[in-house]
Amino acid sequence: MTVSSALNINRVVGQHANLEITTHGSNWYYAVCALMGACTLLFMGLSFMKPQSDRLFHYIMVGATGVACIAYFAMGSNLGQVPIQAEFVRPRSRWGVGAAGTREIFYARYIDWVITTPLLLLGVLLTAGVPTPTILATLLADEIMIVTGLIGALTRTRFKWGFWAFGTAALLFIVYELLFDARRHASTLGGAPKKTFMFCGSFLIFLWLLYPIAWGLSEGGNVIHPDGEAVFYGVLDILAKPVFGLMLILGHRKISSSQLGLRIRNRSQTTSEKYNPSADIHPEGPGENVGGPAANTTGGNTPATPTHV
Ligand code: RET
Repeated sequence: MTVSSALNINRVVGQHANLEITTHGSNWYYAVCALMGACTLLFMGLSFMKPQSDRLFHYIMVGATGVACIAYFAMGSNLGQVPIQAEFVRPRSRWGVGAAGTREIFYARYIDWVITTPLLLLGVLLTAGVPTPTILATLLADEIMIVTGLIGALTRTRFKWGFWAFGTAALLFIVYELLFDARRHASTLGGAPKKTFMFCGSFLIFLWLLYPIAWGLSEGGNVIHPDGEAVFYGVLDILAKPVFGLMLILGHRKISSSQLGLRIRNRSQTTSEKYNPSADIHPEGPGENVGGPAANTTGGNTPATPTHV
C-alpha cells in the first residue's frame, strides 16, 4: 500500500510519481518529525538554564531541529515533493527500485537544509572564533551546495551530475575551511573552545561527506527506493542535528561568548548602557580581521577582542 492510499489528502494535493514512499517510509518520516520536535523542546528547555547572553548556541540548534520537524512532517504526509523523470530507469533493481518512469523528489528536504545547514556551520565556526568575513564566505558556499543539489535533483538528464559536481566542490571548500583555517583559529583560542570545535567539527565533516553519496544513490542514480532514501537521509539528519546539537550545547557549558570574541548584551545592559565602539578597537588596527578572535595570540583561554553581535 502506498502512502497515498493511506492519506486521503494526497488524492487531492499530492502529485504521484511511479516510484514513491510507502506507508513504511511515511511512518519513518513522522517518527523523525517527532524526534526533531522533542529535541527542539529539549534545546529550548536547556536554554532557560543559561543567562540570555549565553544562549546563542541553544537558539541555533532550536532553529535547526524546529525547521527539520516541519520538513519531516511535510515529507511524512507525502507533501513537498514532485515527480521527476528518472535518468536511469531501473525496471528490476536488486535494491528495490523496480519501477519505471518518474521518481518522487522531496524538495522540502532542500528547503529545510538551505535554512538549517548554515545554522549548523555557524555553530562550529563561531566556536572556533573564525572572523566574520570568512564565516560569511563559508555560509555562501553552503547555500550554493544545497541549491545546486536541489536543481540537480529536479533535473531529468545527465546534466544533474554537473550540479552535483558544483555542490561537491562547494562542500570541499567548506571542509577545507574547517580543516585548515578554522582549526588554526580554534587552536589560538585553546581550552574548551578548541576541544568542542575539534569534536563537533570532525563529526560534522565525516557526516556531511556522506550526503553526496546518499544523493548519488537516490535522487541522482535512482539506485535505492524512496523508502531507503528516507532511512539514509533520516539517519544522517538525526546525527547531524539532535546528536550534533547535544554535543555542541554540552561543549558550550564551560564557554562564554566573550571567550569567543562575541559581544552579546545582557538585558540589564540594553537599558542602562550604550554601545561604546572605542571599547572594541582591534589591536591590529582597522580593516584586519574585523574584531575576530585571531587577535588573541596569547594562546590559552584569554578572552579575545569582542565582535559586536
Ligand atoms: C547534496 C547534493 C549535491 C552535492 C552535495 C550535497 C551535500 C549536502 C549536504 C547536506 C547536509 C545536510 C544536513 C542536514 C541536517 O539535517 C546537496 C546532497 C555535496 C552536506 C547536515
